[in-house]
Amino acid sequence: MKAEKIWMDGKIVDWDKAKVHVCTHALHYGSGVFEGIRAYETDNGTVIFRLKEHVDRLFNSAKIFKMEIPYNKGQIVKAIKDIIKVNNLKSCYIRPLVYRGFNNLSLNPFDCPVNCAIAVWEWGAYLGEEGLVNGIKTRISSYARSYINSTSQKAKICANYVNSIFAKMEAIEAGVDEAILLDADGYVTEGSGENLFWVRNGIIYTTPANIVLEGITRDSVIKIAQDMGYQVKEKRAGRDELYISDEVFFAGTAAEVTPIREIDKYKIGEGKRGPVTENIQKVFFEITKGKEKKYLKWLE
Ligand code: PPE
Repeated sequence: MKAEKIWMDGKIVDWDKAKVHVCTHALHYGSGVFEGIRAYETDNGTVIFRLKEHVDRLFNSAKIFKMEIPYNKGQIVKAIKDIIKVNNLKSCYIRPLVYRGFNNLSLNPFDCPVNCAIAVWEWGAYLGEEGLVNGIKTRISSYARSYINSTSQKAKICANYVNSIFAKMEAIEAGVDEAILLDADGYVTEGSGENLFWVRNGIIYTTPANIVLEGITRDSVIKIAQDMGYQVKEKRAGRDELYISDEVFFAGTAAEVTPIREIDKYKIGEGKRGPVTENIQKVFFEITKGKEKKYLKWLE
């Protein structure tokens, strides 16, 4: 992963020169917020998927974490578009980061400046091309997802991802692709970086948005599914419900729509991508190609 240039505090700098001091507050304490956005290549040029919603969430994350972004939303939108153009990328992943820089180190962040960077790079299928088609293997993590009152679920805070990294490392070392985390009460929440959906008897279920990151892909999948005539319900469920579901899949910006074929060595459904997942995936990818008129409003 590498591109040529990075947007950093209002300037466009070389990838290799986009550096911070080792006493940067965020490096010590994870005091930053970020976004993950995708741009896709279409017949009408490059489009950014649900840019407004992502930028809104970035500002909401910053608000929750009491960081004042020294730019307005319009400036961030422009910076994102500029840095894609400068790097000449037709499709890419976009990573805006707002972080506490250096002034002094202590848990009190208020005297540290709020810095801003936007990196873009080419990023193919997050869990592998093969995973998109045949489904991936997962396991229930032994790490509980951060309790609702330990941090903020709504804010995409850098430090929150320590929880995800523990779960991911455990999954990789166990020989599977991804983890599914339960909450402190044992209910299913989400993956290390994806929201979770499951299908039983034709009904699509997902975790209630208040105990997971309120995913923009999650919202898109719900709308796509409802428009296709599926019933979608939010539900708190135990891990056993996933084991006996007909289909389970992940949704996220990086992961897009990824089928899950195995959880804890239980075969899910037929042990391959199921028909509901495939239908939703198909529409999702058509949308990102700009081929679904109804959803052109999601593309910028
Ligand atoms: N839950 C978590 C914990 C999460 O990190 C993401 C995005 C989602 C759900 C899905 O949200 P959305 O992208 O709005 O649909 N994870 C980002 C970071 C992944 C990474 O490895 O870094 C992403 O997909 O961009």
